[in-house]
Amino acid sequence: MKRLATVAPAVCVLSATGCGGWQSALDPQSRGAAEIANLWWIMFWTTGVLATLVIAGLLFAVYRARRAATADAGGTVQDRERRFIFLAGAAVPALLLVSFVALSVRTGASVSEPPGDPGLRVEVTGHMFWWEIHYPGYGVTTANELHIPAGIPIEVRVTSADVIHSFWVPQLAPGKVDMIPGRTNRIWIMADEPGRYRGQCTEFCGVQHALMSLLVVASPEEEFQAWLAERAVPEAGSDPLSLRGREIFGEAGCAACHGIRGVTVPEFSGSPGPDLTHLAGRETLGALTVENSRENLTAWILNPHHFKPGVRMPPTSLDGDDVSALVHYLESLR
Ligand code: HEC
Ligand SMILES: [Cu+2]
Repeated sequence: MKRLATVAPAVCVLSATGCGGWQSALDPQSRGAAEIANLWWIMFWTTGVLATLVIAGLLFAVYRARRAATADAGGTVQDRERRFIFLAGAAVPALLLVSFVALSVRTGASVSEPPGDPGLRVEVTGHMFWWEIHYPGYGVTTANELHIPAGIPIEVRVTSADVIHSFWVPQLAPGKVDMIPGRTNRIWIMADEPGRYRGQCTEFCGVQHALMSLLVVASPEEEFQAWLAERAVPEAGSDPLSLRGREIFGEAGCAACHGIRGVTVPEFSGSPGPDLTHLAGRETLGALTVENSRENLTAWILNPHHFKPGVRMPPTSLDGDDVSALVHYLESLR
């Protein structure tokens, strides 16, 4: 009992953390996500009240049975009680479940289409364990950071390069959508206000499924357009150290998996690794695993498994000078 008294509040506090934050479906930031959250609250309160009534009824029954036992009155089930058992045990739950199904279907239909014409289409491809992001018509490819204009619906077309993943940005999207190899699924997302939101792969896809996160940055339209225009033009350092780094990038085999626009296209089809054209402009490495700093970038190149065990990038055995040159070059990719 004492243990319960300490554990119960801890569990409550932990559960309550799910009600807020930048990856909470209960803190929706768009109409679609809000409808999903509403449905959840309706189910939560209805079933919550019902569960409380059932437990109260159970306690009452135990209490009455005990009294009856001590009074030695014996118990026969009355007709009235039979009717109650039928109503409360079968009719009410059946009615409730049917209502829930109807509500779910209605919400599903209502959020399946965006509230207006999508202002932009992006393509997101799931990889073990990162997101490839492509803006068709703009020639922009990036990874793990989805930039969108705020206030307009965005159509997201998803597919996968390897196994099944699932695209979910709880605050912005009306639910999740599976990313299936060889198939293109659609979902729309929208951010009512500029801000930063977090997405997460929600279909177990391998050892680092948990570290497959997505940053969504919603900015005012002009800011977004400026970002897009900037990303359309690759930029790289041209000092001797950068040029040396660029050579090492080829020699060390990085180019087999990573594309850098204007420099290399990945040798293997399906781009096994994230596009690095604008690596320096990204906030994190490894799909939100670590901050994109010089220290982390160096450590990542030497052994990415230190941060993300089982990641699909091999460690390298470059010497110190070569790694510095490589890092210097990668840091110039804006
Ligand atoms: C066999 C394919 C492969 C090779 C070779 C490879 N990488 Fe990677 N790399 C990956 C994959 C896959 C990821 C994504 C890891 C993840 O986040 O799950 C990655 C991630 C990265 C990232 C982080 C990118 C980001 O935005 O998160 C950097 C930087 C990077 N690699 C640099 C290099 C360099 C430099 C080399 C050469 C020394 C190299 N890689 C060799 C497959 C490869
Ligand atoms: Cu995944």
